[in-house]
Amino acid sequence: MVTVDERGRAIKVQGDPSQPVTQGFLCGKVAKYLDRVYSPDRVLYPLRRKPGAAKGPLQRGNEQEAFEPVSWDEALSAIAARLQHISDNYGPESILPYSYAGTIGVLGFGSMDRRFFHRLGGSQLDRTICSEAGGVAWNLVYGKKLGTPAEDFRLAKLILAWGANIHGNNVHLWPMIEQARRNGARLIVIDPYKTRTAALADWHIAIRPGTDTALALGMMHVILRDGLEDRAFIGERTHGFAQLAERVREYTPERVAHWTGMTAGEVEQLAREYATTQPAALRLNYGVQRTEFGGTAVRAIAMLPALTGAWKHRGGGAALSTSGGFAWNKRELERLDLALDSPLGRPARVVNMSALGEALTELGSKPQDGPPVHALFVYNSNPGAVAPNQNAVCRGLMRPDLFTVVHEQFFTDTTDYADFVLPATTFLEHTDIQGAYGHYFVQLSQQAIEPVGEARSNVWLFGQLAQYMGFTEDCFRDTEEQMIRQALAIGLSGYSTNAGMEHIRLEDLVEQGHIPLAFHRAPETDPFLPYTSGALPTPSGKIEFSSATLAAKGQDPLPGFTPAAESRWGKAAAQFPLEFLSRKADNYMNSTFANLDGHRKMEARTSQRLEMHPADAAARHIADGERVRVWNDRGELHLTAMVPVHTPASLPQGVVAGRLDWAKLHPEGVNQNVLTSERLTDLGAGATFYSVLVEVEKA
Ligand SMILES: Nc1nc2c(c(=O)[nH]1)N[C@H]1C(S)=C(S)[C@@H](COP(=O)(O)OP(=O)(O)OC[C@H]3O[C@@H](n4cnc5c(=O)[nH]c(N)nc54)[C@H](O)[C@@H]3O)O[C@H]1N2
Ligand SMILES: Nc1nc2c(c(=O)[nH]1)N[C@H]1C(S)=C(S)[C@@H](COP(=O)(O)OP(=O)(O)OC[C@H]3O[C@@H](n4cnc5c(=O)[nH]c(N)nc54)[C@H](O)[C@@H]3O)O[C@H]1N2
Ligand SMILES: [Mo]
Repeated sequence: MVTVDERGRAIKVQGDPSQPVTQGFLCGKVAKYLDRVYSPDRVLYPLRRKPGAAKGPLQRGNEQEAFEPVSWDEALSAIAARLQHISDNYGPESILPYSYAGTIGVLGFGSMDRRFFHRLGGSQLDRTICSEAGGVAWNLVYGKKLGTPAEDFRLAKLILAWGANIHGNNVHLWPMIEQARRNGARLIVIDPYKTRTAALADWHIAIRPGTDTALALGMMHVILRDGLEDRAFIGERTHGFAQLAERVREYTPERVAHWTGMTAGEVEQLAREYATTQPAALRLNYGVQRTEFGGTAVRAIAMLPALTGAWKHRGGGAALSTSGGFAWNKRELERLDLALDSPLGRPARVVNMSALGEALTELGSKPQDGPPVHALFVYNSNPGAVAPNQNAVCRGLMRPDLFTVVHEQFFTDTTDYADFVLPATTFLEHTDIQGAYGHYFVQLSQQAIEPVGEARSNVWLFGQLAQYMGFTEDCFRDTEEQMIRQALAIGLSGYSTNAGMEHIRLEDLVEQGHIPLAFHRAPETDPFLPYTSGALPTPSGKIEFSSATLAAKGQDPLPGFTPAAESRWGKAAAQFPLEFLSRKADNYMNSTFANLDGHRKMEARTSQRLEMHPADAAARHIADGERVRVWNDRGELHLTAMVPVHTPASLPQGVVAGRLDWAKLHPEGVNQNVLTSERLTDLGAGATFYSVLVEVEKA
């Protein structure tokens, strides 16, 4: 909720107390959102790179050295002309959109932009940087991303946070956990790093990175050995149990202890506690799947509640994401069919966003690749800071023949490489409709203030650019309201025709702000228990322990543990022996907020630090507070060592950790993504931010 004064200026942002999950409170970083909206550093007008101004990192506040203001009309005409020229000369696939989660509004995330690039024939972007490995893995087991409702976590007796920094990244779940604990629940956290969540847990298991599959299979070993599984649930709801039972025989607690760094006794205890406490709620977030074999890890962990029947109990089960509950009408929003009218006459090639460096520096060198990338159109994302293998990304962005447009709210690590910077609205300045990946409410976010400066929304930008390109289809003239109606597939009766949304009308959303999905309308009398009834959208119609889909691709149909190439067991460990966790910051949102002084103050203790285990520091004669050089064969940066002196280590031995920041705010103009790699995950071809080897020395 936004309060606006009589001059039209927003003066307060608050949570909506009637929203059952967020309950009226905001996280620390969003509570200060107006600092962002009215920051003097906002991009206010369209800008063009001055003739002769070199691309590359600019000091904050010195943007006028490189850019000159232009009108929207000049900017759009010039961009349209250049895209047309590139399309005519190299083929439209040489134009690459790059976007992710700047806004996750349904329209802002993917609607008019998709229509535009489909009609243009631009390459399609595979949006894998965040959750694809885990999403593919979850769907192999369950067919659809659903999970325990957030509100029901308060009924759990055991909460297992697995690769999930709830207090840091998902703070709206925390009150439910506190309530559960007041009623006697235990919280167990499985995370190599002692997060805020881990520090507050009853038991923190500091597992070695990338070894979760071994632990999950070891737990299954104990559960089946001791007869703690739910035979009725398994018989009725699952597929492939016999094969799984055979597989887990080899995962003895002793073998699992060897990989994970736990003791065999701890593996036994965890398994027994998990299987004998009901309701048991597993909060699996996306941490685990940012490792090389993270897809398999998510698959294995996701099977646990099916083995114990935890899904049957309200307050039990598991939650990775709830996004599968929202059946948006994407066909209408994205209009892939427009690709048939593009110069290609077919859907364009797909380029993986998690290998942007490679896409900009190598794609096009092999005949089967298609053309090299000649134009990059960035919106909703800051790849200069968040994409892996930053040196490769920046080499690509520096290519003199690459035409780059960036639609942004701020002068980021990416705008430094732009030919055109276009001002983008914040969520206060445009209207959108929201789904969620943590709860089951459809929400409307209505424009609260006029755009700051000449900022324009993603929908407006791509609708306009379509006009300048001469695209005549009506869909490019749709307004935000029309598109919200399309997203909801509003029928003649005025109600949505999307599955699970048939009770939703736009008028009611305007009035109420949020409306639960159909299956979550009466949680007290008719609680939602995912996957406990009906056929599932998997090949067998059941929860799959064994996957025919994987077998058909020649892959192992069952989960099995493989150590990552970049782990202590990999070949490169001889040279780079430390496992590096390139983590997010608790007070930023990926790279968002990291440029604001108030947020930087909140993050001051850990910003630009390298957290080390005392033994790893001692072996390198490094003391707390000393400057260190961190490097591998992709890059290097200097950070300040943070070594716990009197308190226990926050990491297992052999693991170091950093936090995401803006590159240009570091004296060397880089951030921790100079160290991360473009190697992709086993499932979903996602990024492997948590499978990285480095070495560290005193600077
Ligand atoms: N404050 C804050 N909140 C955020 C974000 C932010 O940047 N800041 N980002 C948002 C986004 S985009 C997302 S996707 C979500 C993500 O939310 P989470 O999935 O919670 O994301 P991460 O912090 O990437 O990873 C969670 C934890 O996994 C741990 N981890 C790393 N490797 C392993 C491993 O091999 N095994 C296990 N068990 N754990 C491992 C990390 O130490 C980390 O604490 O958070 C969202 N919320
Ligand atoms: N080392 C390391 N790297 C990571 C991660 C990690 O844990 N460690 N996490 C990864 C994960 S989970 C994710 S999701 C990605 C996220 O990567 P991104 O999606 O790039 O996320 P942000 O860093 O938040 O950058 C989003 C940008 O979009 C802009 N923006 C916001 N709203 C709008 C809008 O409406 N329109 C336009 N045009 N722009 C807008 C913001 O100003 C911001 O600069 O980062 C990944 N990178
Ligand atoms: Mo993410």
